[in-house]
Amino acid sequence: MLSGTICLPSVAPIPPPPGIRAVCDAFRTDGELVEIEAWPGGHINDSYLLVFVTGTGRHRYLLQRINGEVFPRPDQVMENVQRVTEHVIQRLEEEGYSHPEKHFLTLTSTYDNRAWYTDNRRDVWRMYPFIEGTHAQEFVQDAAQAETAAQAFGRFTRLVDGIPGAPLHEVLPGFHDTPARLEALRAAAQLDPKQRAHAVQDEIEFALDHAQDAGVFMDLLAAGELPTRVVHNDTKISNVLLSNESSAAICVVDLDTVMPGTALFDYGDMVRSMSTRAAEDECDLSLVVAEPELVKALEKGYLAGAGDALTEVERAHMPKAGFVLALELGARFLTDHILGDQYFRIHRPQHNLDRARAQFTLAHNLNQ
Ligand code: GN1
Ligand code: MG
Repeated sequence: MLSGTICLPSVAPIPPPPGIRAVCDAFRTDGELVEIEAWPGGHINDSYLLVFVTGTGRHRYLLQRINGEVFPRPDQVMENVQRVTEHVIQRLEEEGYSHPEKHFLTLTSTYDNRAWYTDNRRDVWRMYPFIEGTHAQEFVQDAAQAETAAQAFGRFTRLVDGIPGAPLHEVLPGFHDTPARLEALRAAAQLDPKQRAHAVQDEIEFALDHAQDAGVFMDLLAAGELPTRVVHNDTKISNVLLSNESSAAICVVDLDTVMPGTALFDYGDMVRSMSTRAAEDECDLSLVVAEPELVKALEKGYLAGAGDALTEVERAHMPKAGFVLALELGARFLTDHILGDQYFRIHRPQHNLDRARAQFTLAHNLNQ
């Protein structure tokens, strides 16, 4: 199989940009802004933790700038986010939650009553009150945590099932079109603008050798055998807020890629992210092992959370999903490495290559 390398050292996070105070001032918050801190995590958008002080205490918010290079229509991203957050909060209210905003994201509106703010550079910003008493993790600790996280994503599948109105915007068309992702890898390797392809031939071969298995979900969707539903599309462990007290999953976050798709994208991305205790960018590949106990916990949690929202065909294809999504993400990281790290933010040289190797190791493991 693939061999890893020694991790190269990381670089510091980017500090808040000048002008960020004006952005903060556009949103309807209470109190005086006393702290702005770059918030780590996420490979695409920029996030900042803000602290406001009032007579009653400190209030924290998360401010995020949507990456307009990755999301060509940030306004459509925000329309999706607004619809989904409002719908889920309403469903939670109907289910009897007295404080649904402690269990799901709510958007802070601007002073001109918009759900997002566009600055003079046409950058789109949004703000969420921070859900206190929670934290996120880069890798899963144990089966109980995998189960509760999967259950939270399953609950999300159920809560957005039947959301009224037109389909959500497809903000990134073909986002989980695995065969198209493999084609993009082939094209990148041919173009090879940074002369990096020759050093990663084994990795390229690994991905392309599995091309015939990669199209299963796209084929079933096209044939109408898998239902198209609202899916999260980025169900990694770091997108679940866990309770600081009990380690139970409280809330799923990062709704940028909420779009029409199949539940198997969500389940598969969960398996690729939570079937191992290794971090997504682990360099010691001997640690990147898919544990059957974690996979079992994910299946149990997802089925419990989604309830009867899933069809027989969806359930039947769950065992293959982790492999497909790990292969796909590995191909995306490797493509970006070959093209010169244009898409995923890196924190050290060869970071995307390290990430790709870890995903391919996991895909190999899951393809039993
Ligand atoms: C990106 O930005 P972030 O970390 O939420 C990516 C996902 C990947 C994930 C891997 C829009 O998500 O598809 O699975 O990295 N998001 C986009 O960590 O490409
Ligand atoms: Mg994301």
